[in-house]
Amino acid sequence: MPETIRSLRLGVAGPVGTGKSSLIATICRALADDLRIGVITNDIYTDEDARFLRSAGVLDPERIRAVETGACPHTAIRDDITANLLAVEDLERDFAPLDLVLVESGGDNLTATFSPALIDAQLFVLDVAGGGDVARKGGPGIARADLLIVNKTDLAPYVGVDVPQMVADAVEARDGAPVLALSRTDAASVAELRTWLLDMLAHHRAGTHVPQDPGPMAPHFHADEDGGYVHSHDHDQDHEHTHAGTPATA
Ligand SMILES: Nc1nc2c(ncn2[C@@H]2O[C@H](COP(=O)(O)OP(=O)(O)O)[C@@H](O)[C@H]2O)c(=O)[nH]1
Ligand SMILES: [Mg+2]
Repeated sequence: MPETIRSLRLGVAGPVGTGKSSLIATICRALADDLRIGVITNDIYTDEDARFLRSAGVLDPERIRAVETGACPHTAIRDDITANLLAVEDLERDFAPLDLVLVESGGDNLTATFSPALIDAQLFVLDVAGGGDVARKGGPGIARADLLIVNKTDLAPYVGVDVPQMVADAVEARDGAPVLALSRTDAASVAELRTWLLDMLAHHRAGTHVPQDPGPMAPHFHADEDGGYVHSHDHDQDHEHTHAGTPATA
């Protein structure tokens, strides 16, 4: 790899508990022999995910670093990416050359996506245990992430989810963009993930992959002691960021 080409920075987003940290461990296991990998985790108040990944023994523990966001997790991957960008660049410099840097978002809801200024491509992770209808509900990550993962397919029989139907709904919500049904216990699905990642890396190196912005999250309400406020991220076009005071009943 020419040293002038920096690592592929890959974001992993999706709701809490859908299996983002486990997915990163799976990716490290599947590609550790082929690629030089680093990991940045985002937690709100802890470095729990980084500690989980270090203890999984899939990567040199020093190559796994935590960013403690201290605020809503989507802010740190989308609005003010400074802490994450510095963490990624430090890791790339300390372990140069890296091929792949995985950035795990702090688990949020269905609406959080990464800024293309921070990452080159992003995965959005859903799981069957969240319900078969989640894929139909859409949102920027589901609709426009580079790859949508329907995770934990091994649990489908226990939660009464029809995986092919959930995948078909997701493909429809994504206008045909790729969807992968995955379980860490299903080697064939892990092999498909590996192929997708190597393909994305090849496009990145060839300069044929253009990072896409899945789009801002919808305005939403944050409750707090003072009654809360509406948080709008729809400022990509108009450069305004509203934190307008709104009654708690709004
Ligand atoms: N059955 C099953 N459980 C999984 C799979 N992947 C992750 N999990 C479990 O799902 C839970 C949440 O996983 P985690 O990676 O911490 O989710 P995160 O909050 O999105 O990072 C943990 O108990 C994992 O062991 C999978 O493929 N199959
Ligand atoms: Mg996690």
